[in-house]
This record gives sequence, C-alpha cells and structure tokens, in this order.
Amino acid sequence: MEHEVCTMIQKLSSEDRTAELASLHGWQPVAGRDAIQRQIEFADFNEAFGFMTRVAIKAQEMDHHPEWFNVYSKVDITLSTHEADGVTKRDIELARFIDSIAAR
Ligand code: H2B
Repeated sequence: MEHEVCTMIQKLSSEDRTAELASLHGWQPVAGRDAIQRQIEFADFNEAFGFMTRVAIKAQEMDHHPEWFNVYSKVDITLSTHEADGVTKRDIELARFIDSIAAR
C-alpha cells in the first residue's frame, strides 16, 4: 500500500470541519453521526420543490447526493459522504451551493 496513490476521499479533520461549518449558513453537526444538517423553510411547496430541483441537478453533476426530507414548505437536508463515512470537501461544496440558492 505504501506506493499506492490514495484516491479515497478523506474525511475532514475536526479542525477543518469546524472552520468550514462556521463559513456556511445554518448548518449544524448531526448528533451521533459524522454528517451536517440544515433545515430550510420556503414560502410554500412550489418554492421548496423548485429549490430541490436545482439541488438535484447539481447533485447529479457532482455525483454527490443529499439525504433529505420534505414536508410542504420545509426541506431537511443531511450531507455526508457515504464512501468516507463522514463529512468531506464534497459535502462542503454541496452545502455552499445550497446556501447560494436558498433564500435568506
Ligand atoms: N453521495 C454521497 N453523499 N456520498 C457518496 O459516497 C456518494 C454519493 N457516492 N453519490 C456516489 C454517488 C457513488 O455511489 C457513485 C457510484 O459514484
């Protein structure tokens, strides 16, 4: 393994994770799991689903997908990198995109 190039995506260190979280909008660590979560409320279902559609297109482009739950105008999003079993820069990139399109 010593001479093998490592292509596995790495979990962020807890220092990096804390710093990245502070630069995001409204994201919280998930209790009992290495993941981050944000809940966003929109005006109605139409706004929420429009947002989800934009995130879905981005997720497909990135090949990195959210875990999410929607009830009417609320969308609950959890980001984690399954292959790393934790938060990686891919989650931060997707979170930044989400923040950039979510109404503040
Ligand atoms: N999304 C997330 N959140 N984590 C992953 O590890 C992941 C993914 N892996 N989307 C991708 C797809 C992988 O399963 C495919 C085969 O590239």
